[in-house]
Amino acid sequence: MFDTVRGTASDIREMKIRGAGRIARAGASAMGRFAENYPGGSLEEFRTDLDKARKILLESRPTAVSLWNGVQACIRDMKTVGSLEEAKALVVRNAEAFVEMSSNAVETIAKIGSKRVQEGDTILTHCNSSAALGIIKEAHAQGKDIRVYATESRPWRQGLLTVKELSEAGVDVTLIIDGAVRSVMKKVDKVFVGADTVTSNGAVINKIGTSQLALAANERRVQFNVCTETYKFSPMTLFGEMVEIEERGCGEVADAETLPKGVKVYNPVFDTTPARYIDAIITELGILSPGSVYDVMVRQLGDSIIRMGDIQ
Ligand code: RUB
Repeated sequence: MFDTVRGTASDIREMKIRGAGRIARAGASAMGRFAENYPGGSLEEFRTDLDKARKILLESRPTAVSLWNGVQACIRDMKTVGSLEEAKALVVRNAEAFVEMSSNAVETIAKIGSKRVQEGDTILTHCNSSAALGIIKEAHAQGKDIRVYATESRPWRQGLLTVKELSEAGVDVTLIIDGAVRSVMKKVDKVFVGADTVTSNGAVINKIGTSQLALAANERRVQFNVCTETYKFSPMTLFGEMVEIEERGCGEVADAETLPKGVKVYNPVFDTTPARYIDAIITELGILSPGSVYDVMVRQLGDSIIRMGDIQ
């Protein structure tokens, strides 16, 4: 019964599905499929099993709140249903609605954010963010003459995905190693990065190294833009929760057998960029300042925060 959900969770854990938006859509779709194929039984049993499916998915990766919001969106209004069939149909509908909303949001961000790109701009991006790349590709499609530097993003080297995607779209793109960021910044007009989670005080959690880009941009007065759907805003942070930064195995960084005896490896996957280094947060609702995240969070998510906690 839980095979598909476990399969999706393991693909997310092993980074076969990666990126905050994609893992959210994959999580929601897995919940939808679970409900659709649920074999039968009582409404109570379905609720219990759905909760188990939800937990399996949420355990896959801890940092991106998008996954949590995507999975939780699927169980919205579960209290209102009176039968198993109604409950299954509701979860399927919720999952489809989340996936559609999420894909539309990325497209809207591309349109809004592309207005921030000007003719002749040199852009720096980090890792592989659909939201950030959507903006760059849209600006290029509008005929703007732009150049992009893309960081390698060790240890997974998602930068290779970025340069492939951008070059296939016809964008002039140059791959750099992560250590070249500060040196390259003197040639850069704007930075566009994605987000895994945005906290209520406007800080952004994204791929490790993002905060280094922000510091280097700040030093040279280069505009630092974060491109993110608002379902990456973390309602938990309103209530004081800290964002857990995922740590992955040492094997991703170095082959343990080649290291001198006793050497340890520390491999945090994400880091936090404080609000003061961020010029704009480009969302499907428009361009926000980090200071306005709290208001948007309360206004847009306020009602669902209460319902999201309401699983049964
Ligand atoms: C990916 C990463 C991306 C964000 C945003 O990390 O940090 O910048 O997830 O991506 P990982 P998107 O490869 O470890 O998942 O804009 O596509 O949601």
